[in-house]
Amino acid sequence: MVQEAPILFEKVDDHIGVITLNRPNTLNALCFDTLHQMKALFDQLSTDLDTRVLILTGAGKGFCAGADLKDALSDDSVWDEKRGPVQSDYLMQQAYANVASGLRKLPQPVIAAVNGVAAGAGFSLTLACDVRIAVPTAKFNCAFTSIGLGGGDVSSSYYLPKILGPSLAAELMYSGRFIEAEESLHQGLISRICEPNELMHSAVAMAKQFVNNTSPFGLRATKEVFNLSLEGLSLDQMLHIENRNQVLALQTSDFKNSVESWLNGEKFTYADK
Ligand code: T3D
Repeated sequence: MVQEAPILFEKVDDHIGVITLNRPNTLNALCFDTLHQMKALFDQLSTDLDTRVLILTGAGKGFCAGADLKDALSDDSVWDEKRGPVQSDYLMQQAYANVASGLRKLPQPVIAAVNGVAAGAGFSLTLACDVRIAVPTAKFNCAFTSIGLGGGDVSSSYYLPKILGPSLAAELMYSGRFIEAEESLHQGLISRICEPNELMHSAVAMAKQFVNNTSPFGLRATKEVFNLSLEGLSLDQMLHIENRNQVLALQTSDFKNSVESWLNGEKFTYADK
């Protein structure tokens, strides 16, 4: 039987790429092979200047149910008698961590188009994206808590207090309870709710807005300051980075041409750059 690829990548136009988690029978649960393929794709995308915005979504009815629990205790690619449990589990944790940091460090803004449940590491993946939009039935939880692990995993303890504030983040991490789409919208976890047949259309429309309205350099520079701000740099440090980026942007033809267009009352788009 031909095995389907666990992740798919396609360009929807010259500048927008869609990554699809593709193990729908398990609600796109993550196994070692998926993690490796994701990391390899992120490495490739990190130097792909043509792809300016990415969308991350899931095939079928779920976004991602976190670690593949059916594989977790039997994945031969990780477990090795000689390595022993500590090193084998460390290898697995490192694979999750590499995906979490690889996703965040992508130079492209990433929109999570959350088409269903995002549990455990699946929730973490959405948190590492820049923007989250979701269907009305989407729900998110720290499923690690419910299966005897710590409530922070795959970078969730880094993002949740920053995105939701410490009180709600703590509640979700200690309880493992689901936060549903309506509450997620109210709490700022997601930017909008879209009907299932509108989800990808909305994600692509948002991605096109980024591509059309921001110069290629400006978009990457913005992602850079956004990431550094999440890391909690000081005001002075942020001002230095902003200044550096703007001095570089001021030298680009995109800056000169768009100001000229504005002065002439013309609409300028960066889509054909
Ligand atoms: O290993 C390490 O290094 C640790 C890393 C940990 C990171 C983590 O992510 S830990 C958290 C792991 N995930 C979970 O605990 C979630 C487990 N799944 C669920 O609680 C539920 O499935 C959901 C709430 C996500 C969805 O419920 P529902 O009712 O919509 O769907 P379902 O019927 O439970 O699942 C549909 C199918 O997907 C089903 O398969 P079947 O019976 O149709 O063949 C189910 O077994 C499968 N599935 C769901 N989650 C997983 C899974 N298969 C493997 N792994 C899963 N995590």
